[in-house]
Amino acid sequence: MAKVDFEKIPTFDQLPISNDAPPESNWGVFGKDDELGCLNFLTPENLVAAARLVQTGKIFRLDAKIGFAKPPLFGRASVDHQIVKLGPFAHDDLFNNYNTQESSQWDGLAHVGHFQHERFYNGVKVEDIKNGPGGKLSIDRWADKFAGRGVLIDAHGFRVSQGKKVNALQPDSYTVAELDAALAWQGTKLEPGSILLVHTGWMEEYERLTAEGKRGIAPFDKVSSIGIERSRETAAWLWNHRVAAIGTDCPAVEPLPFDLADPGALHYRLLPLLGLPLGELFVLAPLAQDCAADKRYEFLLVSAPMNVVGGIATPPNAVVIK
Ligand code: UVW
Repeated sequence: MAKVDFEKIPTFDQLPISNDAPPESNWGVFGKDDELGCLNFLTPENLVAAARLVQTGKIFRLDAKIGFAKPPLFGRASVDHQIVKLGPFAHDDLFNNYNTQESSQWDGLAHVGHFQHERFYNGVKVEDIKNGPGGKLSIDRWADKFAGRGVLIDAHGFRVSQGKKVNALQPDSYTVAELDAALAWQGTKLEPGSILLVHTGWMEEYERLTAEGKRGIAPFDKVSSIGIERSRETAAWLWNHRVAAIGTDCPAVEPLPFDLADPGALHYRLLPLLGLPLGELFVLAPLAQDCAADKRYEFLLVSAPMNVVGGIATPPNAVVIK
């Protein structure tokens, strides 16, 4: 792992740092063989400082239940959980058909590559992403990495406080100007090297849908959602704040639907070009409520990804400890 000197990291306008890297990419900033991307911003020093944020002993689980989405979004498979007998008074679990993205998830850096540059983060080729030893950008690279200072932006709470209506099931955008205004409203500073959580309000509205309503928005082309504005400004804001990962309670971080052929989509700007993990379908409302009550929007966040060689994505297994 590269030792990160925050003072020496280029700004977004200074990217790329080499002529053979695509525009607006950070390829090479953490070394030419780096596979961690922005998780490099999670330094041991920041983790020690984050541990000092633990003051009340409250724990918030950020994963929704496995199987909460009925059916899973984007046409993903439904998991089949069986309890199987190991002996007369002993049981095991058996999960069939499990897609690591059927519920809350981190998108790993092998999830989406750039269709125009035909490369994944840091120039990795599609043939180098494989299930087995040596497979690049595998989720197991994160196994002992994903812990640090978490910061919540309650974008939904901020909009509501301004007397504005939020329709989180529509393709509306939170701009970076709105995120900055929400930070100011909360009295929170987004320090370099933070895991950023943004509460959009999507999960609460999804949970209020009828079973028929949930079925109606599940197919790939029917998922509709508020999200963070897809723009160069968003990518620049995240990079210049040295955000290590971004987790949201909506299905794609960015608004949906989005055009897979649009190079401006955040999925392309953030996963292959910046190596920034995207967290989706997190449970953030109880945390937002607690942060509003004690006015502390910073905390220790620990996420233990699945330790799978060749893994593409993972349930976050994430807890916030305040
Ligand atoms: C989509 O945008 C399809 O979401 P995901 O990151 O879950 O693939």
